[in-house]
Amino acid sequence: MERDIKSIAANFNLTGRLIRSEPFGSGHINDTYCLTCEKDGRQLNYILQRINHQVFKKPPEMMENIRRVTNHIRRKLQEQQSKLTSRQLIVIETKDGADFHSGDNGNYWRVYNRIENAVTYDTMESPELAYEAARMFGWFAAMLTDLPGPPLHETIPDFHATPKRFKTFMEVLRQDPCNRAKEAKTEIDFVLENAGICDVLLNHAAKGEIPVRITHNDTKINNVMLDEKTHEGVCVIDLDTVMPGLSLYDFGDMVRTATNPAEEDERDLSKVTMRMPIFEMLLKGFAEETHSFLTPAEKKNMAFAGKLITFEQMIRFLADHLAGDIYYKIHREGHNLDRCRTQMKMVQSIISQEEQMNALVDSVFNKLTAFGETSLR
Ligand code: ADP
Ligand code: GN1
Ligand code: MG
Repeated sequence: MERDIKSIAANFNLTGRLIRSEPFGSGHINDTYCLTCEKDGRQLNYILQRINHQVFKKPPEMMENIRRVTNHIRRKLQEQQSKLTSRQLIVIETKDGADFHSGDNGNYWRVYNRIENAVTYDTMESPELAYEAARMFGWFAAMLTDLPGPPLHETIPDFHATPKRFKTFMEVLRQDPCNRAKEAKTEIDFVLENAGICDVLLNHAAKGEIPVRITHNDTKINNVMLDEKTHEGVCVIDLDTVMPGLSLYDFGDMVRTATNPAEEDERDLSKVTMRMPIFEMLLKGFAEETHSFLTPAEKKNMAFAGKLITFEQMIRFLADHLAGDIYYKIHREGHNLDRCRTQMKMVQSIISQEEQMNALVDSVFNKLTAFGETSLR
């Protein structure tokens, strides 16, 4: 066991004696470890994370958000006597009763209970899993519609402000600090040609047609846990970006990550495509939980949101490649460019199927509202 991890873990109120720690998960941002403790012959697992404070500049505010959100959800589930109550994230306190430990070289650490007998998927293997994952993210949004108190902190300002992402990209492109623009000409041209879509959702928001809600903002499909046996939704994780946002960002990121059968960094682009049966089930799962409060403009832009968020992600990966890989963890040379290329292929695939996607959206919402259906599975 890394000595560091052992001494960091010692600051938290863990049950039992720490016997093991290992790196865990495949996130791009935080450093995640699984801790195993032993007490009276029984083993208990925790998730220890070093918060990436280059990305999240104010970890105490972020932890305050997470504490409020997890407490609220747990309280509601308890009231409903839901079997999910015991399978939600709990922020494990430090021995001083704090939400996080800070100290060594300006790092911030936190611990959660590990959600057991549940799995995350980096790619969605079936429409049924996609339905359940999207239903869970919709459920999460619905649970937070009545969060009391002041607005949550913005943990990353302008996180999904696509026009600002575009501006940042243009600035990096102008500077081209690593002289990499020449190898990404096709991708750069694609971004420039499609830049017109960047402000569509924010224009609707400015007109009051799309409200600001509490949203997750990182609904990548591996941020939801499903039961390993029944495949039922269990828990939404990675709550670092839960803050005010647009519901469509959440649906859009599910389309981006779940409808693509290939990995986000797949090099064989022939494998990358927007799968309509997965889109249909994502839509049904999310709509079932949210249709009662979504506005007409939100409903109308579900397919568009998939295109926009994928395009935004393409811009983010490309900007990071040009900047010299300073934001996302990379594991090989050109990793962010590979990621950017899959996103571009996904945008193209969405564009070529957008009409059918929109037709599906209409028919799903019509069924839910006109005939009062509750389950579309
Ligand atoms: P990142 O921001 O780096 O993506 P996450 O919080 O999503 O970090 O954690 C990375 C991965 O670790 C997740 O995709 C999931 O597989 C696993 N994980 C995180 N928290 C838990 C938890 N409480 N229980 C079980 N697995 C978890
Ligand atoms: C990051 O933390 P993770 O790996 O779930 C990123 C998302 C991107 C995603 C791309 C805080 O998500 O916004 O969509 O990578 N999170 C942050 O894979 O920037
Ligand atoms: Mg994650």
